[in-house]
Amino acid sequence: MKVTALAAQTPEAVRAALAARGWEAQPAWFAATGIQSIVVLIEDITEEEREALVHWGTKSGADVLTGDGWALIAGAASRIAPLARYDRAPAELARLAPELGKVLAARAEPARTWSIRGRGVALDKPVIIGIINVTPDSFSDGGHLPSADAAIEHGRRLMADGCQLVDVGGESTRPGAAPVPIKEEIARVVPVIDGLRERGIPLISIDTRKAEVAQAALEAGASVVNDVSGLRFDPALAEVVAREKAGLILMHMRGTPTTMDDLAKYDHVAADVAAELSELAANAEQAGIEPECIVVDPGFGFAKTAAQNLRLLDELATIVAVGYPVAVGLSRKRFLGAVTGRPVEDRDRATAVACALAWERGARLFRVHDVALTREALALASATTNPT
Ligand code: PMM
Repeated sequence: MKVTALAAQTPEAVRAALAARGWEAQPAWFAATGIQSIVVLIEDITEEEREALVHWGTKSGADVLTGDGWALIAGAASRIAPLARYDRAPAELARLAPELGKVLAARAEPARTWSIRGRGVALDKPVIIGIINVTPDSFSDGGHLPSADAAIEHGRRLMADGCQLVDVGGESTRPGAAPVPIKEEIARVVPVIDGLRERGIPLISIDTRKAEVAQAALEAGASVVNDVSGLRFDPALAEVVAREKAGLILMHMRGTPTTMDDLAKYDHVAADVAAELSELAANAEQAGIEPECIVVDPGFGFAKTAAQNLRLLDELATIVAVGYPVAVGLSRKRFLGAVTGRPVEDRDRATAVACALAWERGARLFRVHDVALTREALALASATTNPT
């Protein structure tokens, strides 16, 4: 007799074991994904629903832990999936089907492309977003690009290093940073976007919270809006994004850069951020933005302590289950310094490792300062999870 523990974090191990024993490709893949384990926390349930879940758990062989108003269910995807079907789930649990269905669908069929002005950006490989901060005072690189020409040249280098998108920002979001008047922000970013377009850089994102700045940037040739306020700062921004069919990066934060540090209080950071992002995305869709245009970002460093950022990175799959492609902005953030002891100008190795971990947990877009180093880390990470 021979006993081998197969790697459980990927269906690939089971698929390969079955295929090697003569199974056809498709049934092998279905069986492998079907026995993958799922854990879902269900909150705000009635006593009747709780009892029905316990009963269902006993019958179906799934694990169910419950308390007052909540249940945690765990088991193979194939055991849990029937609960998301009206015709298979107990009548008392009908309310659960649509929400659970969404979570299971996001897991089984993640978005393969991100739609930007009618073009699709493929998400089967890591998408690197290079940072161009034309601000005197950003987190980590403020003031290093003193002129539009220097910023444009920097963008050209980032593209040569292998990013697909450059993100141009004219207002620092550092804790306590002074707000920048709209005119000043436009004057900082538009000449840079013009220059990047002239040099043939195809995809440009504008990092702004303001509708007027976004409009000017989109007119100059940007095609993505990256809003660290998640469309909460300027109510007119959603309309601009919807009208222009621009790509949207919807980032999570609480309060504003001035107030956010006092708002880093969560019951369970990944679950709370997922719920808040889900609400932001629903608002965006309600404002007419196509779901295919939306990417969500948990906002590392924004209204989160170092410990919370680390938890969030570990539990990133909860953010992925919200159902939109996930972007992460880990680059040179303070919590990486807290772990490595490195100052801000020496955190690119830690950034590259953190991006590889984020890829493995389901992130697909990576906003970084050092594109070359991150690209190498992500090439390795994606080669192990994307066997071709
Ligand atoms: N972080 C910063 C600025 N913009 N945008 C997104 N989507 N995600 C982020 O994490 C993010 C961002 C602050 O970092 P920087 O000042 O080093 O650019």
